[in-house]
Amino acid sequence: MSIHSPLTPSPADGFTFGLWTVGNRGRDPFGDAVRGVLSPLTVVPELHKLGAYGVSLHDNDLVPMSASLAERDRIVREFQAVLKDYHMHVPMVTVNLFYDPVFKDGALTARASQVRQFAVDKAKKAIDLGEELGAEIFVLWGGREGAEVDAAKDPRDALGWYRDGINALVEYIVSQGYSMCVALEPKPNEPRGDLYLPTVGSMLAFIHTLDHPEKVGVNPEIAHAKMAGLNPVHEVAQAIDQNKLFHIDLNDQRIARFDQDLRFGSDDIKGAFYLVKLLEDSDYNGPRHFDAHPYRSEDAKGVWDFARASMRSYLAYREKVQQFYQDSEIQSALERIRSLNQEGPDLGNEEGLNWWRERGYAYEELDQLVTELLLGLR
Ligand code: GLT
Ligand code: MN
Ligand code: MN
Repeated sequence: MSIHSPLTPSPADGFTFGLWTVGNRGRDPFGDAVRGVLSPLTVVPELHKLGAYGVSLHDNDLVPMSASLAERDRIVREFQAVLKDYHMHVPMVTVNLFYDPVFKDGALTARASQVRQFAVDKAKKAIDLGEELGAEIFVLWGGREGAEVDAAKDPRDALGWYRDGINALVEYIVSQGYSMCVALEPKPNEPRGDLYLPTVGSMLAFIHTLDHPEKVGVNPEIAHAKMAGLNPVHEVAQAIDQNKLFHIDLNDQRIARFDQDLRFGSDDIKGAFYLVKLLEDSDYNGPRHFDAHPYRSEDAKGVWDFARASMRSYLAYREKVQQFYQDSEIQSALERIRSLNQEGPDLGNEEGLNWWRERGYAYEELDQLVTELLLGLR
């Protein structure tokens, strides 16, 4: 891989990784950690070396929940120094409202108002941290905002509490004079049996019921859409259509499986191609953010193979998008499809109806051309 290769990432490509992604220790419900703790102070230089633009983080990926104020300030100062040394950015910060047992019945939707208040206060501190690090986006993933026993919590109450919590956070952002926006990340299930607001569509509808809808958008994740059996490209397109694509989590997932967080573009090659095409064709200019995990089979070296490959894959798909536009056969197939859709009689009488009933659209040909492009046959 030469430095001039179009597959070599550079900060201008805007690639970011959650500290929790390369830092994932391979723990799963059936097995313990297989890798050691990776300090944020190591992650920043390593990702810089590979060509990333920056990192994102949960409050507790950087500052342990138990840290004193003085410890917190020291940790943040050290982190800021390393970011500066390596010209790395933190465009997005989020809050961990799912790991601590206190959130076992939800955070913003906990039945206990004391827990809800604690969650709001914790999120406000994470917002302050984001502001200190220059983040423009604050992501909220409601990992524990859900239920197994609907008899115990009326979902209408839960949605109301969810709304109150987000309103309080946006109000805080505005009152502090921060320019940060909030991006809500939907997921259908895991770790709860059912999560509230499971899809981009449900998030979008919910956003319009908030006090400051203009400050809130979505952070779709490919894997989460697939877990819901949906087409992630269509989910992201809907967010773009509503000017609500504030951030994105790139990864991969096989449908009908547990939450896999696979490396971007490693499983569904066609899906990844159409997603990159959508992003590159749109005016989304936010981070290309990876939210995936190295396989549990990997050691410390495998973690960086994972990071390198995530960015290289995105660039490879981007190359394919360019080839798609430069390929004369593909372009004439598209031209043919355009004219097959334009020329023809109107449908006001039986003759016109029959004409259109018999019309073929030649999508088979185009689809095979795209398949062969992706297989490297063109
Ligand atoms: C967690 C989850 C992700 C979210 C992160 C942000 S944390 O790993 O699986 O989808 O984006 O809270
Ligand atoms: Mn995610
Ligand atoms: Mn996920």
